[in-house]
Amino acid sequence: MIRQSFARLKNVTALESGFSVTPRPLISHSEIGLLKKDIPLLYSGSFASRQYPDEWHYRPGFSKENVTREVCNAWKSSPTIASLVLSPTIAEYVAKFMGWSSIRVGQDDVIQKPKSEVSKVGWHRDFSYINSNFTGGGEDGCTVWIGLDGATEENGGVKYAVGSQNWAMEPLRDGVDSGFMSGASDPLAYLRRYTEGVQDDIEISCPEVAAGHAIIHHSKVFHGSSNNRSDDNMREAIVVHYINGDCQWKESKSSLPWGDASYIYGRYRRVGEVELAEDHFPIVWSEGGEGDKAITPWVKTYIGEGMGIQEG
Ligand SMILES: O=C(O)CCC(=O)C(=O)O
Repeated sequence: MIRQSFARLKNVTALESGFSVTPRPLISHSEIGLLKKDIPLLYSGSFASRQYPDEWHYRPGFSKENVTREVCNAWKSSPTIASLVLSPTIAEYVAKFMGWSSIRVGQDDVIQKPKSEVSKVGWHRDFSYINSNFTGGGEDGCTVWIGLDGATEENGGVKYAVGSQNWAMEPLRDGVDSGFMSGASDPLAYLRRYTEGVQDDIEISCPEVAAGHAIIHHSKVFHGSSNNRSDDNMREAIVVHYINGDCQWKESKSSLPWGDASYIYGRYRRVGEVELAEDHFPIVWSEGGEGDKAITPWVKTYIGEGMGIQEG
């Protein structure tokens, strides 16, 4: 795998590969234990905050057992998961890496990947369903994929098309190219649509990640994951898609109430407004300088200090 010094680089945009594994854990073993205990409650529909998450793919006894499971914006439903996703400690670490003076949560995903022949996640760019909606620095987003188990090729760790954040954005079919659940991850033919006539080889890398560590990747890098072939674990991860605190909805040319915002994101846009609602996109850390966005006040009431190992 490509070696790059995480600390020396200022921003995920500067990474040649489009991703980097954090050199230190972001959360402790006891925090991992709390999160792992909470995930089955979440999937079973026991929502401690009494709020449904925004997406809920997998219900025990109802859904297929062998596909990858995903809940989105679980922070709304579980204060335990919120204490990771909205954590100011982790947000500060990421904001400083990105060079942002304030940072918002764009979306979370809670992932369970069972051992199975059909648990792969299709190649996709987070940009096509998240960051393409925003302007003001929001288009240059980053995703933080936090492993609750060690992740390897064998148990379906995330794999990347190295450098693909620099590939053309076309052909882009929004909502199809973000085919998270499509499982179409292995045919490189899918990726070749982007590299034809530009480069011959596509390098795929699956970085190993120890439990509690994270991968930070650029919103435009293609990624997906293979089947979990491991006998001994249900591979779990919590993913936080962060955006710059300053980002706004793109000005709209559309007369639709949700403007040009698409797919799931259209539901969060208020008619005629370009400001992002903090109810859905809370500001989780800010330098607090003049002109910087302030941290969303209810975050602390909801999660207290939050999880996360302090740097240093
Ligand atoms: O955990 C995985 O297998 C894939 C996660 C992912 O692609 C994402 O959250 O964008």
